[in-house]
Amino acid sequence: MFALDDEQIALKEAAAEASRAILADSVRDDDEHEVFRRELFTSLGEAGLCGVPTPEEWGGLGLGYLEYAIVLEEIAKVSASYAVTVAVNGLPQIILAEFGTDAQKQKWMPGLAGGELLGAFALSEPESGSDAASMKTTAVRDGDEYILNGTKFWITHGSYADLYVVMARTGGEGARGVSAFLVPGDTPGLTFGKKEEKMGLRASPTVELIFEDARIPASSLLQAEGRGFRVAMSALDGGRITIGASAVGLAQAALDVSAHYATQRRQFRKPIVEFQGVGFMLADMAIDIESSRLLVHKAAWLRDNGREYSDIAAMAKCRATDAAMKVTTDAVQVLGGYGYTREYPIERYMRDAKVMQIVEGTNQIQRMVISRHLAKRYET
Ligand code: COS
Repeated sequence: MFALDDEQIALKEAAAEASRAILADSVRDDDEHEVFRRELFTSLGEAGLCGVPTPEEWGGLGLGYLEYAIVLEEIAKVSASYAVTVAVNGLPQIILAEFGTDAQKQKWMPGLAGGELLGAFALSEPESGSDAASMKTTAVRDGDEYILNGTKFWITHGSYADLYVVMARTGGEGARGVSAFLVPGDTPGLTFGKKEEKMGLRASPTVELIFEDARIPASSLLQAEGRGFRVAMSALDGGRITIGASAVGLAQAALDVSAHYATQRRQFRKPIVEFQGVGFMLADMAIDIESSRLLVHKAAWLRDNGREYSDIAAMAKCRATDAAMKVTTDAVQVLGGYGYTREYPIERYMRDAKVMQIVEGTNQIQRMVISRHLAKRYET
């Protein structure tokens, strides 16, 4: 866990090379014009990067979350938007692997893992964000179908996805009234509302989903009615590792650019890295990144080894994304006026970092998860 083995190093290098080759050329323009390119996601799939932890029999690489974290870090170094695309496309795969029937797996997983199909996750609603169990979208059974009505908000690559895992209410109030469904993107009655205009992750579209009497076969239900909240929460536990890993990549990219700059930029007749004010800032950035990476890898290792990891995943997401925000902000400072301009990618890193503290559960929610675990551990 503390040092990568030869295979993990080879995977890291291959992921870095593929990410640069596929994403680097368009990253700046696509950020500026808010463009998502489905073909780039497909290419990431062809490079084997879209189903890292998915079992080989279902089309993935059959590796662990540690390898998944390694890959996402490398994608995020080039484009945080596409790291999030890959991470979100991973959520339906996590869910299907753990909770799907063989028929459901067969239908969706090879396509999602190979990048031919794009998967999304629909939990949040206009009035139900952190308090996910208060959702209002309904799914009413009608013969051998369910009828969906409601609105889902902040859906990553909404309108582009082929499959949405949608949480909807089949029962009474609260978490136990929620069920999870596999909803194809071309379902009649599913339309797409506004696309958000965002500060960061601008190459990753965020779109509203509107369900108006959208009918899906009853076989689209995951597990039993009332199990949907657990399905969503356990997927988010894994998802939090992936966002943590993406944040580490973003922060590492910011350190790479700013530390190099500090060795080249001369003021007062010496490189600015030789001023303690700058050198210590870079040192703190490196400390933040190394400690975040360790925590992300620990959460991944725990998951890979079948241990309880929910609280550590929350810590890893919280630590790594708070670190990414601080590191990218300080990286702008190291570059001074240049850092604030679009001549360097640093200002994009800073904009991309901000949303990492919000997605997959705000960092306040992560602290709530951690404090609940602490309360349970110490109550006796
Ligand atoms: N894994 C499996 N099951 C879980 C779980 C987890 N990590 N966390 C909670 N559950 C289960 C509980 O065991 C409980 O089940 P029972 O009703 O059978 O006992 C049920 O889910 C409800 O749990 P809880 O009472 O803790 O739910 P709360 O409404 O208090 O909400 C939080 C818990 C705050 C953790 C949850 O709402 C949350 O994560 N919110 C943030 C949502 C989010 O991340 N949104 C991002 C959108 S996706 S980008």
